[in-house]
Amino acid sequence: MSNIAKAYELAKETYAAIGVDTDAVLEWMKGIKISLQCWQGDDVKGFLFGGPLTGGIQATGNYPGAARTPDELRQDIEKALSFVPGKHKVNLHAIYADTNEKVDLDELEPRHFKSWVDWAKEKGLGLDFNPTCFSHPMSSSGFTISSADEKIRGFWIEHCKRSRKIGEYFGRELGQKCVTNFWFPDGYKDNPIDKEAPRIRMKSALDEVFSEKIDPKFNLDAIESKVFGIGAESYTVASNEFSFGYAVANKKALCLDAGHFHPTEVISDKISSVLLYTDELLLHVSRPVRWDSDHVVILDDELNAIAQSLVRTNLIDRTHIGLDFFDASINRVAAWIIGTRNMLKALMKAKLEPTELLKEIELKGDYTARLALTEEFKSYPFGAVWNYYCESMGVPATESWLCEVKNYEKDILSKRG
Ligand code: RNT
Ligand code: ZN
Repeated sequence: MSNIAKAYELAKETYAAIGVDTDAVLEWMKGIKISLQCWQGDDVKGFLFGGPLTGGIQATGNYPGAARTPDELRQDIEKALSFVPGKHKVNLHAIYADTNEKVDLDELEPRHFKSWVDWAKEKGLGLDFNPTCFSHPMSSSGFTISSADEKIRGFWIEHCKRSRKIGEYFGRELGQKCVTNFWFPDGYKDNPIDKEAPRIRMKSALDEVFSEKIDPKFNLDAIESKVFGIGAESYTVASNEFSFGYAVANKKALCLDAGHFHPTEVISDKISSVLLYTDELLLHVSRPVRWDSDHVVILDDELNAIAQSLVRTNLIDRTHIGLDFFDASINRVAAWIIGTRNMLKALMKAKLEPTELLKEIELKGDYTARLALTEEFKSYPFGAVWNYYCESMGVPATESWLCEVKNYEKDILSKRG
């Protein structure tokens, strides 16, 4: 028996003593899907246009080895996924179309993503999608589908309509629902006079985007809210209230991005409220450091709290978990591995809790026991269960993956110009 298996057997007994069945937790973990953001691989550049990243988001750093082509990006994602236990999804943006044609965003069709679908089929992955409403000449005014200019608005409405068709194609081809997420950077740098008109325009533009019925088996639409962006500090059209309101009124999913709220405001506490009013929820799990900086997700208190909110009352069944970070200052493949493993670890930790027991204690009003037990459970042997899960799923249990990623950097990434 390996040391990892031995440690697991001991941990299993420890957890059994508090009524937690670790074997069942391992089975449950196998069903969890995390959506890996493709844009961590190339600092949100994409393959359609060579322009800078705009829309109030920024990738900082110039670590060598960013993917330059769809094949390189797929190779990097495969590498990352080989160190992540389970079967997952890949989240694409429209600018990641794989085509030799000169095609603009309002001309994109499912066929421009065929290579992604073929690859996903081969690897047993799901795909999610996003229209790219930034980094484009038509978004240079700071406004897209809420623009007062009819031509600009029309361009983005068309792009968004086409994006849903691409999502539907992904869902149909892969036999698992694609989540198509709509995020718009629209906003003003300085205090606007009329805060209402852009919101009225965005609302009716969205109505037009969603006018076509698409089978919910294949595509789920989500709207992402935001508090501010760089260069749009004073006003964001798709604020939390706008996006939540739109999602509730139109039976869409809301997307909560961990970096899109005020610095001490957390999404972990929003999940159970939002899901009272929407059927489904999308998360962009990210790590804001002082602002919406999109740092790599670490196993911190908020990540654990997000996982607990999802697991303790089973809201995970109606939640799609996507990652949204893009750090260009470290090895990008490692960034994916660190963030994705952490998301999975947090979910496993949450699932290793004797939740029913704690709920009973809470209902009895024994808050002393609630605090004492949750604190003691923090030092239960979670790591032994995680290591065993990795080993049984054929991926490295500990940091041994780092050495392989360093080799990949030496052999492949460092040779990219
Ligand atoms: C931006 C949003 C959005 C993007 C991606 C690239 O603040 O979080 O989700 O990060 O679409
Ligand atoms: Zn996001």
